[in-house]
Amino acid sequence: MRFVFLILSVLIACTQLWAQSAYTPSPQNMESRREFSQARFGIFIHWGIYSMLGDGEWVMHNKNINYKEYEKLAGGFYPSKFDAAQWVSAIKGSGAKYICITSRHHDGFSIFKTGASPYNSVDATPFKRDILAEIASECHKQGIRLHFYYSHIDWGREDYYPVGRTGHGTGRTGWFEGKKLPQLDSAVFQTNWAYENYLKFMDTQLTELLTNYGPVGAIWFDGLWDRDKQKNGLLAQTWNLDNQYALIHKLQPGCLVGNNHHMDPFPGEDIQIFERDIPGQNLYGYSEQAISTVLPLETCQTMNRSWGYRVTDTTYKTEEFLIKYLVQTAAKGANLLLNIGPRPDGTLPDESLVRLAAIGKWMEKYGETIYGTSAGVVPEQSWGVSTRKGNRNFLHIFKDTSEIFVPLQNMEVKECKVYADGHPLKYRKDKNGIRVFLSPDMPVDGGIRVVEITSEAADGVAMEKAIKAFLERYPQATLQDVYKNSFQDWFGPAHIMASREGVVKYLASELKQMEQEQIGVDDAGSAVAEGSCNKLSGGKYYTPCGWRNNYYQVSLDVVRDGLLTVDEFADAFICGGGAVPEVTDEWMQEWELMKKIVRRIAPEMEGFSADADKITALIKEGKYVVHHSNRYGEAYKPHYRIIRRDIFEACILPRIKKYDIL
Ligand code: FHN
Repeated sequence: MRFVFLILSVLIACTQLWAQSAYTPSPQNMESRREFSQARFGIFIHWGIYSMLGDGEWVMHNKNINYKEYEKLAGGFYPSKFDAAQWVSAIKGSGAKYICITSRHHDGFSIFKTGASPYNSVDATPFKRDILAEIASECHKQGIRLHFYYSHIDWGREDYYPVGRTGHGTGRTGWFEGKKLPQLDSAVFQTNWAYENYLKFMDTQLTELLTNYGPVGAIWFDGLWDRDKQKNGLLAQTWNLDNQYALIHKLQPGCLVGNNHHMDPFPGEDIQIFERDIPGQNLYGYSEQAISTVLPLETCQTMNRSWGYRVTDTTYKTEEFLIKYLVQTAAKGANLLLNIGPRPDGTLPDESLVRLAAIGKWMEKYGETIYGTSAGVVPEQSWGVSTRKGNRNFLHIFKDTSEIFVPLQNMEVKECKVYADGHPLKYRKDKNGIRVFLSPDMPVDGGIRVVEITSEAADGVAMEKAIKAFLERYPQATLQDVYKNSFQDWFGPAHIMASREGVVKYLASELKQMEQEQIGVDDAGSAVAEGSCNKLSGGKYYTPCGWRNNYYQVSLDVVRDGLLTVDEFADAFICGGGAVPEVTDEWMQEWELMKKIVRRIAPEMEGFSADADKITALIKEGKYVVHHSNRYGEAYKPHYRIIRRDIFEACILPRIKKYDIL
């Protein structure tokens, strides 16, 4: 038994490692991730022939409708009022930046022309129109991104067999092409010739979706949980995820892959999805997964209680609730994907249109406090939530109160004002933060009052502390040391680390520690510069080539696997950590801030300005690359690294490629 378990664990590990090593997000993909994060708001559409029954998209399963009978609905599907231009402009009017529409839901009906099955809106309905083509062309025309939802489940195909947890009453027989298929009777899913056929069917459809509709922003998978008898690696194999993801990235490298499997992201996924929960919540038991610190996040939510059109569901959330929900989601650094279930006649429900317009009106005025923002530095308070953009903090106040306390410790406040009209607000500073006095005539929109506080960039506080502590510990440190300490992943003082001997010694002790699975920084002797990065981050090991959450094994593996020799590793180490060539505005702001802090707290550092400006020039010239990377817990995020471009390309890029650690 133990042996079987061991084999299973090794298989799982291998699958994961293989998948990780095989996937390196392309530059286009990284750019799509960035755009996606900036968007913050999208509209979800669940539409199919189920809308005719007015009982939600699960009606086939819920009412145990035999697929042969269900299919006949298609013969009556004629959404005479469908007008893609109207849909897209109403959605655009809400301020949403992308649309995610169901191309095929669990019932198996495709609302696009597919050669993989006649069961689609062109070949099986009197409507005879490719709905996705019309939506795609409008999206491209009106300049809004398009994402496709794609169901892994199919309740109407005999080759979706063995059946999973759902759709047992939809009439699938277990017979395919004249042969009886095996049942799912073991813990490890066995594929069969029929299921292989189903996998091919999905590949054909995905190829069509990524070939016939122009640029696709994302493929949004759903339904993996139907067969969740196996976990992680084996589950990925069962669903052929590695190949599916690779196919998508091959056809459109910029297309993001998301999967609503309610688990930690699998290798090859580009966004993390939460269903009906803002990251951090778990109201329905769907969100036990850890929140990714690497991937962009998205929460999907319904406007009433249904995804697909349900004629009796009038339990619409109020406009105010939805606006606040969008703000709360942004305050957690996530996008909101808000759902609409169109009617069978092709119109969007009036209740949805009213809500789209209300959100749009609010976004017109306050969009700047949502689009392109990051999670607030101030965590959720009894008065509301906050978002931030550089050194601008946007406080969204939900509570009816005359003053609020904002725990922005040691922050140098430059300005505190009403966001809408710039009217200055009084505030008082104390040691734990700032007390802001709200004026009674402040505008209230969507039940929210918005205050803007411009402060010295939030990370400045942590940075200042770090620089001070570093200088206390290493009074002889040079500017380069400070610079590296702040921006180069805490590699330690250059005056120790720049010597090859020091690095090799350090590296040896690191490897020893890793093998012993201990941190024990003292072990590393005089070469150990700074051990706090791991303690702060809660990470387990140092990774001398740059660490990041969940990838701490990389630095050990990189030598173990012979990807870099100890010597090459030492070279890379002397020169800096892993990096991705991207000098962001945010990084530039932080760099300017660091220079300012050093000038203030260590004016004795001679030649600082000259050096700092030289480094800036080299970065601008592209001789160095900078990467916005790790987060130091809540206190210090984001974090940046810098490295010479030639060294990055020679030493680090192969590692990134191998380990998928962008
Ligand atoms: O079963 C689906 C459901 O119909 C709907 O599509 C939602 C959207 O997140 N996802 C599944 C449930 O997890």
